[in-house]
Amino acid sequence: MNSKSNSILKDLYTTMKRIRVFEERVAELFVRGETAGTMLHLSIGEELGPACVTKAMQDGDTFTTHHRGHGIFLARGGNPDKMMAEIAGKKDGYCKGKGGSMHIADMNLGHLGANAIVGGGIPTVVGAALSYKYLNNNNVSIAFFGDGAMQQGILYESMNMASLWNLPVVFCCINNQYGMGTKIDDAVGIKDFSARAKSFGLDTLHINHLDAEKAFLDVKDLIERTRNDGPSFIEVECYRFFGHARKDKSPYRSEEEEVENRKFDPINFAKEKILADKILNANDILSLDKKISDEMDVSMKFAMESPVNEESEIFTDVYDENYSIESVDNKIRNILKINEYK
Ligand SMILES: Cc1ncc(C[n+]2csc(CCOP(=O)(O)OP(=O)(O)O)c2C)c(N)n1
Ligand SMILES: [Mg+2]
Repeated sequence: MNSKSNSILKDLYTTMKRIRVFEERVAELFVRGETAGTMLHLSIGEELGPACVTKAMQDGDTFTTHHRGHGIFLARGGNPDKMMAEIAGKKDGYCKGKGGSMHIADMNLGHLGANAIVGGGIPTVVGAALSYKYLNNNNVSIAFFGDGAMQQGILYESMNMASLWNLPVVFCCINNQYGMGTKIDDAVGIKDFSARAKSFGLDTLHINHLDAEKAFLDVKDLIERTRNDGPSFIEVECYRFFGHARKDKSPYRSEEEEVENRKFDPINFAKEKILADKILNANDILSLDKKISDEMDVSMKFAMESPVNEESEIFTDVYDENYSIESVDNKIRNILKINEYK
């Protein structure tokens, strides 16, 4: 194994482990009553997709996420201090604590917004990709969503437009086998999601936990093709290790099922391979894990020490006072440097 390859797997492991530990800490905050709102969706067990896809992204690429999006943003460079503060509803959070877990956004990192409406973030990336086509800038825009959104009409409207205009869009479905308490077998007639995407002419890819490095390299190739050749679809096969949200104890599925499926842990698979290929030894992994754990402890402290908003600030930054359809229209014309839309 060459050193380039070594660093890919180590990077993927580090990213996945950071997501896992971040979410464990956030879960702790939830139990302590320190998170804002009553919902918290963890992506524990689903780390492979965010790690591979964000590692293949370039400057200027953008994305939207669904309601289970902490891991994606963290992997793309989100600051865990500001993310944790946001989830805790604090002033130092990404959206001054007013967005919370499900509405984090950061234009500087290309995060066009998390969206709690199933499928809601998908059309946004089609718009972003249309602008890239006009600007001819070689960027892509990526929508992350769950298997539940595969049953939403908006996905197919978006796939159709992306296909019609040959836009640089990646549709990334994180298939964790569940939509709230409903198992995919009880909600979906044809589970071959790639077949649906292919029917719109999209390039498709299916990845899973077995070989993280291969998954990344395949994703990278696909995203590079998308930049030039048009839209694509990725299905990330995984399992939602815990309930839909923190209060859900999954009474609708057996413990045996959970135990069996948690064996397909992408982090453990990557760790085993790192050890087997002697990329790192057990002690190296322990110190890497400790570093990550320390990093997230610092973020937790930051979030806890961050102040809450004053009562007088509650409604600031919530509405755009200057919003008008003309101002948006002018903004778009300016960005695209055009007078008339084609
Ligand atoms: C349009 C819409 N319908 C229903 C809901 C309620 N709801 C929230 S999450 C969810 C399940 C979504 O499942 P999936 O897309 O597979 O994402 P996962 O939770 O598994 O990550 C549902 C039905 C919603 N938020 N939006
Ligand atoms: Mg799901």
